[in-house]
Amino acid sequence: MLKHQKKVAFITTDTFRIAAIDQLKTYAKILNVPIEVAFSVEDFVKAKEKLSEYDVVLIDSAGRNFLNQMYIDELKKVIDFDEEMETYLVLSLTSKYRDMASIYEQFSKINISKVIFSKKDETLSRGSMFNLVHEYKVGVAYITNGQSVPDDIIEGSLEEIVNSILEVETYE
Ligand SMILES: Nc1nc2c(ncn2[C@@H]2O[C@H](COP(=O)(O)OP(=O)(O)OP(=O)(O)O)[C@@H](O)[C@H]2O)c(=O)[nH]1
Ligand SMILES: [Mg+2]
Repeated sequence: MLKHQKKVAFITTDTFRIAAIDQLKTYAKILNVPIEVAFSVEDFVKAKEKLSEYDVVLIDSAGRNFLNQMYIDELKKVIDFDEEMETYLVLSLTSKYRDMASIYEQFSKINISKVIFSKKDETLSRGSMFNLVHEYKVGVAYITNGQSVPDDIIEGSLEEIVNSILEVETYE
């Protein structure tokens, strides 16, 4: 929106976490973009039609324990995953690799376009970025490196990944 003057809108399906809707509504208000809340697939389809004129519609979903397949099935009860949608799975780099890999595998029922690695600044072990990309041949959309939006959201280029892994950084 800021860089490319695109018309942006939000749909949130996170009706689980307390105040999740209010939080995203506040973001929407700051950016002056519309937001629709979807509790069901019917709401979701209606919201999508309502926002069909927008260039980019960002859809948020609730964070759950995705080691449990039940929660992945629940996502499909609210979001109408279709061809034109790109789906990004956000994985925190502070997680253990084994759990990140299991969660990625759990999502095989949903077509994950790319992953986003978050919290690079909160860990000195970044090798899991390479492991995941190498093991599953999945692309990286973004890497997040702190709490400033949008400054700490970095495009997940090959160079960025290599530098993140090789750089020696300490917080002492
Ligand atoms: N230090 C740091 N904090 C981050 C980063 N990304 C997100 N956070 C913080 O982590 C917290 C949770 O971020 P959210 O964006 O709410 O995470 P979420 O995955 O949507 O959470 P749920 O919807 O509850 O699953 C917030 O306080 C963010 O500011 C990051 O790259 N570095
Ligand atoms: Mg969230």
